[in-house]
Amino acid sequence: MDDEKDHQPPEPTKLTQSKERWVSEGRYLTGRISRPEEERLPPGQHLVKNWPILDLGVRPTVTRERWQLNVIGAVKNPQNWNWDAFMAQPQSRLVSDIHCVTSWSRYDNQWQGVTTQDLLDRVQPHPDARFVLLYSNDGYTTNLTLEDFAAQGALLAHSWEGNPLSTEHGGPVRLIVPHLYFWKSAKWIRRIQFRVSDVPGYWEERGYHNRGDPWQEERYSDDE
Ligand SMILES: Nc1nc2c(c(=O)[nH]1)N[C@H]1C(S)=C(S)[C@@H](COP(=O)(O)O)O[C@H]1N2
Ligand SMILES: [Mo]
Repeated sequence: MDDEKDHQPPEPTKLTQSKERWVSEGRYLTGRISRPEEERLPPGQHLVKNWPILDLGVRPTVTRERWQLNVIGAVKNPQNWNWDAFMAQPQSRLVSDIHCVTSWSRYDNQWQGVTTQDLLDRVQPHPDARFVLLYSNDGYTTNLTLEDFAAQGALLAHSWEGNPLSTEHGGPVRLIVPHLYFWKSAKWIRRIQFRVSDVPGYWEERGYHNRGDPWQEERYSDDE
């Protein structure tokens, strides 16, 4: 029987209710003003107009000519992109806010590069891949769930405000994951490893939160 009741959706769960709210808020859309204005600045953050530089004190200079990005692990199509191969991928322009765990935030940064969605289309992670570990030329590492890596707004950026990303800020190419604290946005990226199991990166091993959601104030891990 094609009864009307057969077409009724099930009672909303807590999760579907949240998801519905996220739709009206535009959460996860492009990373641009992804929250209502009054929630745009996460708790404990203050706005800056400049762009501070934070790193481990090593600033590797890798030219675009010598730069390579290695995409390996639990994927169907591993890649080893040089500059030309990277620039031959679909190019996107996204605007997003930066939230650093040291409490500064910077609004409306315009990035150009390759979205993680486009990278995923190309490499096709295995069904059991659930995490990524990012490796940088300065020895830095950071870990993400595949879901966070794949989020709307996340991209491998080569330009900021229309100019090549400077060395201090992670050029030639860095990751941008705007919905998490900025330590997840690896500068000088050289390798992306898709993984079945999670492994903490540099700061995660040193007491930072494993996920780092600024709106949940996931700054430090509880078990330190
Ligand atoms: N390779 C690398 N990436 C890194 C870091 C680093 O030390 N090395 N520091 C992280 C931290 S803690 C922050 S806050 C941001 C700072 O980026 P910025 O210097 O462009 O502001 O980069 C993140 N990515
Ligand atoms: Mo940071």
